[in-house]
Amino acid sequence: MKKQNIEQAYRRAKEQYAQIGVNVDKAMAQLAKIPISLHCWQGDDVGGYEKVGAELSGGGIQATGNYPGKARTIEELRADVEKALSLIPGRHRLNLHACYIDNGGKFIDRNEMQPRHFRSWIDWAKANKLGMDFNPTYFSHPKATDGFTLSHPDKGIRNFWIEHGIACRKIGAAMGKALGSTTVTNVWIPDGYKDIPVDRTGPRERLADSLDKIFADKINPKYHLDAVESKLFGIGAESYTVGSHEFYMGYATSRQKLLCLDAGHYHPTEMISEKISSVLMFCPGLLLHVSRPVRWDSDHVVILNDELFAIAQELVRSGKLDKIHIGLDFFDASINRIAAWVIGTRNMIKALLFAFLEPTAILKKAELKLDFTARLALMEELKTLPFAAVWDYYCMQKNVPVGAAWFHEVRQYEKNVLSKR
Ligand code: RNT
Ligand code: ZN
Repeated sequence: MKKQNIEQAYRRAKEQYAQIGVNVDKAMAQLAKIPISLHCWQGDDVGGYEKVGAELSGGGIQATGNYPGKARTIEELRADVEKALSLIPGRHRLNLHACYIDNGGKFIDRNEMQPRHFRSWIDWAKANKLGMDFNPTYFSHPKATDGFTLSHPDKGIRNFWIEHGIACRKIGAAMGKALGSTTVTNVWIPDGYKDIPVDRTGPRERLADSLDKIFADKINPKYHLDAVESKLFGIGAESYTVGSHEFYMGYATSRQKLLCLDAGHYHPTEMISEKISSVLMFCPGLLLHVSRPVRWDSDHVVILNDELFAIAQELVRSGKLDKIHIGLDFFDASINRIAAWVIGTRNMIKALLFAFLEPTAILKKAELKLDFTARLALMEELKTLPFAAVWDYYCMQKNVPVGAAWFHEVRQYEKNVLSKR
């Protein structure tokens, strides 16, 4: 697209939005302040680089597909993330899992991981002006094969995983401190039963106790924040999940931790957009794993659908963006993995832009006056305002490809780099 045409369309859009009381430039400035945390695990199908034990996947999460070109090493993964970031407008973050450790070829077990094993990631993030987020890895490990980790009936296994949690908080804090940007470390565990349990309370008591031990040490919230992520079920854990929504909502509220809402972790008609406002009332912060479930927690690439618009609207309308951390969580191995990152992240940003281009105050006023006719009329009109023209202009301003031009670059990269792997 020609620069001139992009600018012309943008000017017309600006005028149209101004007529309904929306300042387009202000919306773009607000948008530029919101980082999205790109999940490293889209690049290699949640494999990681520990080598020993890496072949053990599990925990009810599964990437499907075998598209060629996945990142086989840390260097390849970094190159792929850099490529993706070059096609996404704005400044963002990298969300790393502990199993992406840079152990220099020597196996380091989960409970022995230290900040120094993540030094090269931190240096790389600094060089690329990225913040970082972190996750202990409670799956793909011989001590997770029973399907239980922090709630395991065996004290020895529980302790091993508690040590991993403690180690990961130290690593997260080191990242936050070194990068001068708060790191959120998110705990998700796969624990659950395939079949109907007798005791639903015991595992939850053990989980709460393990988490309390992990979180015992205070860490400066300037550097580091803790989050906990719930789930409904997993493959092999269909009947009971220890860390359910109710469990973690209660835990996060009583311990004042961030709650992580993953879009794929609820019943098929249950939407996280509906939960955001409640979580923000009672938890000190919110972490999102924006994903797209298809019939189950399938982790499809995020598309610009109704729920994504609704999530973005809730975030923006909440007025609490300073307490919100947006991360992505999908892994599709059946398509080009870099395209997956770019599509999902650009969509998240697009949805946020759409939300910023809303005359929220006017809508709220109509609602408070119980004028639901005006509310519906305006909400529907907003859908066909030229938001795409603002998006194109935003991409141009941020020096990334406008429209589908990014795809050409991914194809080139596929030809020159990925196909040679
Ligand atoms: C699993 C959770 C979890 C993982 C990542 C890899 O169902 O969503 O967040 O996807 O930790
Ligand atoms: Zn998740």
